[in-house]
Amino acid sequence: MNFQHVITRIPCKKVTEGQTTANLGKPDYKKALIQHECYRKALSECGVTVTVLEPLEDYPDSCFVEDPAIVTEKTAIILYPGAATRQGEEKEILPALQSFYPTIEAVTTGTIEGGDVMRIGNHFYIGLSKRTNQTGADCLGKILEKYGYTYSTVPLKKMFHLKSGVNYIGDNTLLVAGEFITDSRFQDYDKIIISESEMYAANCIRINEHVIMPENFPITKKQLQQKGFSVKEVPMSEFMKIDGGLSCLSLRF
Ligand code: CIR
Repeated sequence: MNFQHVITRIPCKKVTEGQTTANLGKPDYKKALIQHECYRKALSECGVTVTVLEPLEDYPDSCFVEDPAIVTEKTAIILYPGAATRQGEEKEILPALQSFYPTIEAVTTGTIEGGDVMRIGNHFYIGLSKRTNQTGADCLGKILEKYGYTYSTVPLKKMFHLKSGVNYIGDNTLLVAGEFITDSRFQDYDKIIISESEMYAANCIRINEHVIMPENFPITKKQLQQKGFSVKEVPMSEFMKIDGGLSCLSLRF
């Protein structure tokens, strides 16, 4: 899980109006800006260059750049968000991707959000959720196959996005929560089982030598440290209020 670059986008003022199923109140805009800065700093400390895109006031959820595209070492693929308020973000992310990739692919049918796409090695698990449908998943899958990758789909029961409940952090290790704890697809990995009281912490990212995780999840932190992972914590409370996991604030490649 070696990365050189990440792309992020500053939260816009309308981040307070982001889509949400959480009952945690509205994010505080200024606090969200500070937390985003902490996130970018943590990324830099992991040895990646951080591209920072301008806020987009027309899209309250546009700081969650992971959803409208996926990036690999071979190509970047523009997706098509399932949330109506987010459709159009895929066009906005395109210029940033073009500065890194000579050609860009695009999902042309169905809906699919990057929060539903988890890569392990050369295989991509694609969650079928309220945001991602079979058509979108297969369209992405066919593009990935062209580049020598494989894919399979994972129908979700309760989770918002696939990566709300399962994340690969390298060293054959998965963070698993809720419905994924007993999922046979993931039985061959070493699993860190996320406590029910810390579900949000299932979404962490491995960047080079470190795992970046949300602060205030002491059980998960200890589990990670006991397995030998080097942990960096970042404040995420304002993004959590609008269902934003830690991974969704960046595209990593
Ligand atoms: C949304 O509902 O689309 C945003 N409020 C949160 C998106 C989170 N994305 C992610 O976890 N990949």
